[in-house]
Amino acid sequence: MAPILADSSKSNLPERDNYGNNGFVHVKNPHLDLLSEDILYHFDLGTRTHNLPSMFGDVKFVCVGGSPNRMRDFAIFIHKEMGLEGDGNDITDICAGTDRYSMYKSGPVLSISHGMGIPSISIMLHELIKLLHHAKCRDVTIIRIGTSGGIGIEPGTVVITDIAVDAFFRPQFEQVILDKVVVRNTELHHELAENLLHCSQEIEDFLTIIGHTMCTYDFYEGQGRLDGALCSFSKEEKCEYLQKAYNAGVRNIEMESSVFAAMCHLCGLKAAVVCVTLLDRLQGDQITHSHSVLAEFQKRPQKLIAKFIKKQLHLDM
Ligand code: R2B
Ligand code: URA
Repeated sequence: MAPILADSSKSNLPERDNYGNNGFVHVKNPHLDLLSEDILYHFDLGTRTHNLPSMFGDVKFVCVGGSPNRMRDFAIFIHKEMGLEGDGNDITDICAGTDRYSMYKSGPVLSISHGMGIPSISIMLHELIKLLHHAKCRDVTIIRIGTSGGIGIEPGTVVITDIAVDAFFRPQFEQVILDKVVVRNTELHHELAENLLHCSQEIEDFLTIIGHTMCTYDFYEGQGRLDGALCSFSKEEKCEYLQKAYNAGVRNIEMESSVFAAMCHLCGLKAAVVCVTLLDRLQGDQITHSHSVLAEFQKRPQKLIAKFIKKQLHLDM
């Protein structure tokens, strides 16, 4: 088996300093300095072709989510919520030159899609973090808004992640690098999570809680579902596993939080994960709510984040 290493890029500086560095986003790659041009291929952006500081230098909040349409909706919603000029409907995709990811900018808020799963969000984050670095952005907060399966909680509940755990309920993300397994910390920013919970208390329409989020490599077998094309376990084994997850503090399951937490932590980005639950996995596997109910559920993390951003910008009267 390949050796398991603690991440050597984890700094010895006190925790705070990972978020310090004058608020700049750090890239931890000495090879980048040797590049005469950095092409952010999956965004169709680059340091020679685009003036990244002028396009993105004022970004303070980055919101990421799986679906391009949802992230466009969020960009329009936050545009209106911040009271920016116009209705926001004419917003254009900054990454229109590629169909890999979509990106929208509403004032200081960048809204980007990341697709489904760890590999997809990881590629996006490498390029996003370099973009924020090249653009000389400071004091950036990044939030993943998404959907998830709940465990033992009412569908529609919003879960703010305190720590992302793997399928063994370990607070870590394993990245295979060359022929080694590097283990990275998946803690999220504690104060930011508390701040978001505090904001949620002003929203009466739905419940928001803090809990562990389990991040898996798959939606079906990887999340203990009995309804995939393949399944090699019994209903009893599934229930026992999900109950064990609940007892370990897991309140929801999704597919990106661990690598998101690990990369943001290493690069000094204040990060949070806020996902609505679409079903209670202790009750079943299929997502049976109507389209309109699910659409309303998916709006919930957006409402919470809009409230938070407005408070941060002193726009919430
Ligand atoms: C939540 O929902 C998606 C799967 O349906 C996945 O991207 C996730 O994390
Ligand atoms: N997304 C997931 O990853 N799992 C669910 O059960 C629902 C949404």
